[in-house]
Amino acid sequence: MTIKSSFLTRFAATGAIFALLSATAHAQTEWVLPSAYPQTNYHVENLNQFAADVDKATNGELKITVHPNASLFKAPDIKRAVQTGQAQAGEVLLSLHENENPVFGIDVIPFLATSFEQSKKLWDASKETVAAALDEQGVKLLYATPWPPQGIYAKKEINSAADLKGLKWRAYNVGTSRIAEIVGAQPVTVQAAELPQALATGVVEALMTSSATGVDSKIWESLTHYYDTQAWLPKNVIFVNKGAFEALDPAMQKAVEEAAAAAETRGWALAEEKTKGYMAALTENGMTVAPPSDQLKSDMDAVGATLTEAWLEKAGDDGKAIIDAYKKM
Ligand code: PCA
Repeated sequence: MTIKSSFLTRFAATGAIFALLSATAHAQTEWVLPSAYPQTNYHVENLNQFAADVDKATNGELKITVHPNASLFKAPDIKRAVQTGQAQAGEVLLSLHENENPVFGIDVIPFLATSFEQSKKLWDASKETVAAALDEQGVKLLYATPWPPQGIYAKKEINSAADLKGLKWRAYNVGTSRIAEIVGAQPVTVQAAELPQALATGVVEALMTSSATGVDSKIWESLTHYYDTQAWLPKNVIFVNKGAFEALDPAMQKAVEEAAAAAETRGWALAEEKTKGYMAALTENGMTVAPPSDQLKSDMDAVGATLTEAWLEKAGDDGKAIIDAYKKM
């Protein structure tokens, strides 16, 4: 009798522990979120805040771990990793995937949207189409935030497109590669995480990117001039594998969506506010920062016109409809 009851007690206790363990395992969901940009960059700062907001709103039931600086996946591989569920969520530069769908390149059409305000309008006009295109690929859009306006860096004075001829030109997407071809520079694709090394070893002599990436990569250690052409504001999009999102209970889904909406608002404000400091840092570190000369401006306008025409041809009526809607805003 004694033996039997002690056996039963132990049996019940073990069952209780198992139940408890599986309840805990069930209650906490863990997502990894790879990003290709450095820890100190405001995109990552914003991602960390997003993860903290989700943690709080779900009482720690959904833990998102941000892996910055391409430490988990290289920039061009993040989207596929999320599509295939190797990562539950991720952040990518949308235009890296322009080859999959022209709408992913709408924010890198030169001189279409050149300020934060215009860029936000273009996002409002294109968001639904971008979200639908991502949805078809098995990922759910959470939010998008911009990079500062794109200018030209070099290690000599650049007064016209002809001055870019022959330079080793760093590209980060299809559009920046095309620009190199048009101006007769030598394109080499390098993602942001490898940019400091490419600059230090002389693999890169000129490029177009933002003041933010200039500061992130201490660009003044290799290059001397920055021309503030304000050509376009590319965006990062943050998304989640659809299956991973659908596996959350409705309250958690709502928490993620609300934190994402807050991150989008915060990210746009953060980008604009930080840009002033980034521009100042370039000057403070000894770079010559200037607006483009009239010749460089008109040369870049011509490059922009070529790229715009090519994009419209690829994107067809859907693309034109977005641009028409944007222009009316
Ligand atoms: N920085 C990123 C993308 C655009 C930008 O401003 C980069 O240079 O890779």
